[in-house]
Amino acid sequence: MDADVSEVIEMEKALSSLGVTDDTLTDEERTRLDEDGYLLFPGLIEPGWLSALQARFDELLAEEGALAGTEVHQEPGTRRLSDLMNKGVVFDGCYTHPKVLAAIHHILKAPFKVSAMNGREPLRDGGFQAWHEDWNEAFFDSPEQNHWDGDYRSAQDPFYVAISLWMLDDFTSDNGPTRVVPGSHRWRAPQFEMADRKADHPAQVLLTGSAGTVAVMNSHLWHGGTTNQSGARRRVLHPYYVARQFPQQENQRQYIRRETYERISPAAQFLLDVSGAY
Ligand SMILES: O=C(O)CCC(=O)C(=O)O
Repeated sequence: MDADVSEVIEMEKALSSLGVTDDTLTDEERTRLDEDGYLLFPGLIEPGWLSALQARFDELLAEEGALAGTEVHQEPGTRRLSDLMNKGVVFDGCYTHPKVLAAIHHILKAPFKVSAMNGREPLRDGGFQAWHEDWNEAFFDSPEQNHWDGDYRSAQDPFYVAISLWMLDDFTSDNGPTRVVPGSHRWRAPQFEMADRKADHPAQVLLTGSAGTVAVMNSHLWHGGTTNQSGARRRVLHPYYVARQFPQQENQRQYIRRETYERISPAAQFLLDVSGAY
């Protein structure tokens, strides 16, 4: 479905007002996104902000307890958080970061919006996920949350979903880093290609990096969490985006709080798809 012209113009205006320019990404960065389907930005989160994000993450886990993550999804063996755009000014700069937005726009090449902003922390011996993309199969608890049931993307279709992973702790080989298969965003989804989606893939790569690194990933890339064997903390934030014509993972219009709406810019309101909510 082609985006209508006014939406393309609104998107360009929002990106520009959030600081995205033609030079935000280098040619090499664009090539990596096209060929590998992901890209790492080491040190994108400066140390003071990183500490504030870590502190808020832990504060929310403590405050929300057993309810943490329930707005979107809970996952055994992990701690999850959801609705982070409404849970602290410290998160405002995550889903609106110009580097991330430029990379997401490069992947999707069409107007998009924030789908959700979740947090995830695999616990010792937990966190393992089968190979998946974030489109043809949903890891949701109920069919109602699986917006895309039966809507299978074919290899010729545009890309519809992209995500950023904000590493709040070092991602090491043994604390449950995300695994990916470079280039697999152009393949059919793993359930059509692999008999055992839990198995290793010969071309798999572990996304490791120091705390403060941000990865941007085409969400059609085959990926999944691995087991946290060491038990060292591995907190991540997932600002996650979807082409504008599709539903969000978390309906922002339903959840947006007045204080969030009034604090953020019109461009951020557009990104969340909540313009005019109050
Ligand atoms: O946090 C990660 O390592 C990836 C999580 C993921 O792919 C998911 O929850 O669908």
